Amino acid sequence: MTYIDAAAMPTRKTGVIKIHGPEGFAAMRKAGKLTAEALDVMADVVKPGVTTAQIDKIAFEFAMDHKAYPATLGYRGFRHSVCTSINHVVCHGIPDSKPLRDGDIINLDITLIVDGWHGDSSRMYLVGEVPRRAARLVEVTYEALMLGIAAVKPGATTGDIGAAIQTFAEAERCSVVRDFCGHGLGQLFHDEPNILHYGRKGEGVKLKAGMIFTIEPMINLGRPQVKILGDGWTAVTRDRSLSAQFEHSVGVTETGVEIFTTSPKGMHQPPYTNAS
Ligand code: EYF
Ligand code: CO
Ligand code: CO
Repeated sequence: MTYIDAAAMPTRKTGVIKIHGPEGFAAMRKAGKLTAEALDVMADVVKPGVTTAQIDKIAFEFAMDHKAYPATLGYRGFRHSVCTSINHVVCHGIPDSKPLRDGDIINLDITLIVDGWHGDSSRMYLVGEVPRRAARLVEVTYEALMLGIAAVKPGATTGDIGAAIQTFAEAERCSVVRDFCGHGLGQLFHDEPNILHYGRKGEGVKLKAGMIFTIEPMINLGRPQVKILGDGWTAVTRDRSLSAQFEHSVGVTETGVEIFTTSPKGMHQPPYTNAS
């Protein structure tokens, strides 16, 4: 896809939740795999001294080398190929020239458009040796995402996903950010349904085979409240507590769920040891 094709893609939500067929699922498999590969590459890049601007450049070049386009680049004025959210930054961190420091935790969130379809995924990375409480938050957040995904099947509801995430995170003495949610995706970056990461079982939208959406919980060590910095993008915890996030793009199947953004190298959560 060229820049011009990407710019011509539909950008408006339609008000209905799309039910995708086998072609859509095949296209999402391809987009999701490439996005996961981009995140795999980042495991070797993230280290003390590297700047998030360098990470952004590598993400852009990866997309270009694979005939993909980074969906965030130019999206609603965002000018980068990856969101880089460090420590108390909850999401939408902007790449800049500041080097990563030993002990940081960082979320890299990449969405690649492949043949017009969006693969959206994010993972946490540990920079050098991180404090035990930070590593624990990252583990809790990964587990919360996977419990949310495990709740996905036809007949379940979006509230079942949120309840699974919230129940676990709060039992671990963490909090769930309310201000951002997962979203439908496919040929659009953001579509219906919204996927809240908190809620009650049985509430919300009933899931049907063919629905495609992200689950992307943001979990804080402290309180759930966030604020947006003066740049208009960066969301941070109000109490400056650490925040973590993982994201997968998933589809509802006849029997359960398919994850499109699984790491081909098994690099699901840190520490990332490249098995291949
Ligand atoms: C205050 C944007 C950010 N929106 C969503 C635009 O789905 C995403 N990640 O999984 C996602 C990523 C980005 C994004 C990057 C930029 N935006 C719009 C409005 C407010 C805002 O942050
Ligand atoms: Co994302
Ligand atoms: Co997303």
